[in-house]
Amino acid sequence: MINLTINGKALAVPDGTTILEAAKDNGINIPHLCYLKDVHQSGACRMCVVEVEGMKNLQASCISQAKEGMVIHTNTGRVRNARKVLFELLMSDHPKDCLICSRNNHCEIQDLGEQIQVQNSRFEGSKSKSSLDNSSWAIEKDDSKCILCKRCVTVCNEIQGVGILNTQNRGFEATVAGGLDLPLGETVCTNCGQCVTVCPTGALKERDAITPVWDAIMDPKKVVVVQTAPAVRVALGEEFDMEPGSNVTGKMAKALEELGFDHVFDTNFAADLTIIEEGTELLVRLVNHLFHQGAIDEEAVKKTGLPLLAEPPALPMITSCSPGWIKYAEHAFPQQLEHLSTCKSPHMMLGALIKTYYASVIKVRPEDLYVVSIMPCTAKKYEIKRPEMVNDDLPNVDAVLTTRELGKMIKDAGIDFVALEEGEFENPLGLSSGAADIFGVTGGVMEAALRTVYELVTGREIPFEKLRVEPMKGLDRIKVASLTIEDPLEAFEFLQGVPVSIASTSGLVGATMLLDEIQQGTSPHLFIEVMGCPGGCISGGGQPRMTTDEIRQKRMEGLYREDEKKVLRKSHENPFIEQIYSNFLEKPLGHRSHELLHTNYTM
Ligand code: HC1
Repeated sequence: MINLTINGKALAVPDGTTILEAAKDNGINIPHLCYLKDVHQSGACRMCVVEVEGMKNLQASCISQAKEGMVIHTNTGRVRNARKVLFELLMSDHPKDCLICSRNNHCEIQDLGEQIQVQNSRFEGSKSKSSLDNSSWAIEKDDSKCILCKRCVTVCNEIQGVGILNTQNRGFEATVAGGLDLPLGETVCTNCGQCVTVCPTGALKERDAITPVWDAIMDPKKVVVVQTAPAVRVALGEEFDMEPGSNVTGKMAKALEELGFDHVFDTNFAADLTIIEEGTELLVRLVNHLFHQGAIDEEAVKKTGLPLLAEPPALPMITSCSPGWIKYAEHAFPQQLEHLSTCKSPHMMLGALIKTYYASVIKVRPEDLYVVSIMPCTAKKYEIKRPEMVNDDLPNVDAVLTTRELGKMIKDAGIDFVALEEGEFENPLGLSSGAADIFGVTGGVMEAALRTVYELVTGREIPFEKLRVEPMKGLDRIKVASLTIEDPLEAFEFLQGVPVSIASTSGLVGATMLLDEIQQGTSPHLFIEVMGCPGGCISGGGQPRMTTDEIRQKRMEGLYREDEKKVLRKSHENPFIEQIYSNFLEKPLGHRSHELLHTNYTM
């Protein structure tokens, strides 16, 4: 332990602790701006300066380690004055349009100005050249609001390993931009939005969908249908100062109805559908792999009722519901795209069903339907614009609102969210199993798939207590599990004793590691789940700011609680899934499914 004194208080802190953390952990708040716990400590803004006895210059406390015997002052006149001057200098090159800024009242500079009591800036002079980059379908970058704190650079390079954003040029020419100063939409940006979640100002934000959605709601000729992703229900409450992880499914359904949406459905229904389609696809790949290896004959394949493929399929199969991950795979691993499941992501599947099946049920022309997805993810704004996500010349989904944008609409409409009574999703496209809830957390899609596939092959529930596939739970970067198939049904008897290895990862660094193994031919896995954001959709780029590890944990627990309280825990038990196959889709991987629910990524 290190012994030091801060503001006259004797403290003992673990070796390696910074002065800022030592103070924070002991209830002493040093104002700071660019520092972000566990993510970014660069001292770039220098707002966290302190006086250390024996040192001539003020020290940036976020990058200065606590040392034995240090005597530190965080609140002297010299420190306070320095902070104010630094803040004034920062503001001299920052727009003063706070009232019409998207971050008004949620801006870290505003909060800091209030905290250190600066109401004026004495310095007016040169300004940075500023530009607005709205070339991306997902993310908008406004350089005039950038304070060069470089949090986004750290997240893009070190947390996600994508490496698009970097500081360019110097002085008043300095900006954060993609390589070669290309507009974001022309770079290999995955649209994950992790940069947006850490930006302290309005410099990085999602592309607005609020305006077109209000327009559609107000248009009497449009029937506006909304669906909500699994992870939104445990985070939306944070926009209304509720505890992270609070489950607000019922309030959210009610709020959507009050906003004027004509039909309120649940993406979770399509998550259950995804499990049926993707689980069947996995079995088809596995059985055909064994056939092409010569391990089983044609007769054995026929007995399973699964189709025989002319070519050996690619294994491991990798999940395809995270559009940030898909774009990353297209850029970084173009030779491995055949490993991606052909399933569209659940909200795209639901959009396709709404504009075909549901349009005929309610007798509305598909072109008069406007489908809105509420997503925790900024990359979903890009996904809906992909040319693959169209059927009969109509986009499957028309607009994506982030969790944050939905919060703004609810506030705009004057709805008292916390006091709202519980509403319900409309059926048949609103019922879901617990397996669908856990799609929103890393490892959840894998667990949901295992609950169903194991039962399809053996006729029994997966042998884990209360269906929890423990090795898949948690926030580790890569999770690996294996299980052995015992006593399969007769049609799958050739799988007796076959060991199955699976892996899940969230964040693109882990994905790179697993894909490198595939590229080198050393991957031991049959099935891999990849989610583009660390922790899965619970920490997507569209979720309420800020997502810390503690908040991630609470949202994850919220989704597991939701799963555990459901009567239906497995996707194949959802009666409306059965109904949609008998009324419309006919069978998993059938002709209609192929047309509406599957695609190929060939970039
Ligand atoms: Fe996700 Fe998905 S889980 S991708 O993380 O497969 O965004 O929540 O909606 O579509 O269901 C996100 C979440 C979400 C899809 C589902």
